[in-house]
Amino acid sequence: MELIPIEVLRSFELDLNDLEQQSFGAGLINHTWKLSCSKGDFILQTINQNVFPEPEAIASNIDAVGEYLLQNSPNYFFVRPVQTTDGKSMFYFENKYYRLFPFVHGSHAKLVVDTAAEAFEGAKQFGNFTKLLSGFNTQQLYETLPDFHNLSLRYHQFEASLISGDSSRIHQSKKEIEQLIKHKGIVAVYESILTDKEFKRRVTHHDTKISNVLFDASNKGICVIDLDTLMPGLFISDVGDMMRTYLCPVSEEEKDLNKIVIRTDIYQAIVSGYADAMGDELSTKEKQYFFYAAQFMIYMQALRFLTDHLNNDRYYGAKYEGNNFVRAINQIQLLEKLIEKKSLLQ
Ligand code: GN1
Ligand code: MG
Repeated sequence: MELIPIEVLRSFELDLNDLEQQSFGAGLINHTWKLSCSKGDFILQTINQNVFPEPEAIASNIDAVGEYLLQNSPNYFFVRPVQTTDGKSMFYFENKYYRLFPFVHGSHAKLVVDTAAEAFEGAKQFGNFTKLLSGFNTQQLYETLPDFHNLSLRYHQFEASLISGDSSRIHQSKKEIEQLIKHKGIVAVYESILTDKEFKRRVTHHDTKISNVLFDASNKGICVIDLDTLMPGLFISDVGDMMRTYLCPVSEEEKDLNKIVIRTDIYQAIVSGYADAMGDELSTKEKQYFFYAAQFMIYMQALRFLTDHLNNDRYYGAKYEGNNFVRAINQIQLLEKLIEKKSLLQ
């Protein structure tokens, strides 16, 4: 386990002698610990600067949104970072940024969606968050990851990896490469959305997996967490990533393709939870793009995993040889299964 430098603990007025620490969470990007001490429980995180070159931008976004919610929706439960002894939202030490959040007592997170009720609650939380921020000026937000969900760019990066990637991996991925090229039409629809005035740019979370929702003891949603990718964006990003990660009972790591199925009741729960919370915020046209949202995000993730595999895992890393290939095959299967159910779901 990675050790927390004493300087970091001191900056948050924590004492090593009065502390239990454990690695926490399952994210691929940042490192997270849960800390317990006499002051209470906390979540400490380092920000991966290979991915997020400007951690200050993330902190500024969180502060701005937190301030807006405090003024306009004081009853919304918003997890604010603990300030350092210098009154900052992050501590910089030996080339790393650290931030600390209070652990929300009585809350729990889920790693997988088991029931339609959970999917509904999750979707409601993300919809509610965007809705509460509909009056917030999105120009105040930094783009913490420019072009994060730019599908055209992800497709170009995939094409580039077919030229400059690992030649033996390219050779072994022939079938999957062809499958992804076959679905290129999903990119064209995205490009038509970009110029369509019916699609609004709103405050978008961009990482709506279920573990980013905190639930209370009666399994009602409390709030959303992990605001690293909070940026102006399209609703298809948030709805799509819920579809991608909630519809199937197994995760993107699953190797057994027979376990990849689409749960219709969960699909409906996402649509109704999100639409309920957003209310008249969504345009008539946007409401017709829930199914597309799922295609959009699953396809993008399949492209990203295969691209990373061809580029020797330089972005996501790999827990074992071929990990990103497995993830890509999994997402391609999920996309195919989704499309099979298109007429039923739409
Ligand atoms: C990354 O670290 P985590 O799991 O929250 C990635 C997402 C992917 C996800 C796939 C900044 O998120 O876009 O959907 O992995 N985040 C970034 O597991 O690239
Ligand atoms: Mg995340």
